[in-house]
Amino acid sequence: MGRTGPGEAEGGRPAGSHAAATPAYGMAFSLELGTEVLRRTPDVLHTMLSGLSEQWVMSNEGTATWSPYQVVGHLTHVEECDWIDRTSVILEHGADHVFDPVDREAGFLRFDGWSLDDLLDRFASVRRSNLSSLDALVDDDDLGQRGTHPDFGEVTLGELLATWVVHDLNHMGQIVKSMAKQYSRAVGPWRAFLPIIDAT
Ligand code: NI
Repeated sequence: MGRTGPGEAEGGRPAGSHAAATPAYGMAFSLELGTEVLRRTPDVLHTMLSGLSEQWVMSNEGTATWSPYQVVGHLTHVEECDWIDRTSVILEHGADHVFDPVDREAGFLRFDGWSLDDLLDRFASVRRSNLSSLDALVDDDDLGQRGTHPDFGEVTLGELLATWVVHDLNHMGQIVKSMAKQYSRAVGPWRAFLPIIDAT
């Protein structure tokens, strides 16, 4: 805080004349840069959540939203059944074989009763094993290979793997957002400068 001026949201786009400048983002997927993020997600989650009180870990953002604990359950379930499974389908069958659909909430049942630390450990160990499978199965030359998604139709392996990375980032953002919202009222008038609190 501190340098935020009128018309600017902290962490948001400045409202001044530079807002329309050419965006300095957007890159093609590569195994090297993508796996940099995939490798560290388990440690980030562990540092962010392990040992926190239940008020942080088990609270959600309101009706039909997930707590950080539920997000970790979802990430772990998807880690077990999605990314490497679909990678193998693309490499073995190409676009002829439609991916199995993924049940986004199946992790809640699968991990019912698990402690958060057990979930974090399980996520870390499946991620490690998936990254060694990825290393063994895929080269950058394979990224253009095609598969068939049940809803989107034809997709590339590169798109699937980029989605794996952004799925991590998306759910880490969701965890941060649900934690921030626990202090929606506690921050008082500063809420106006904290767009995460009112983000959907
Ligand atoms: Ni997800």
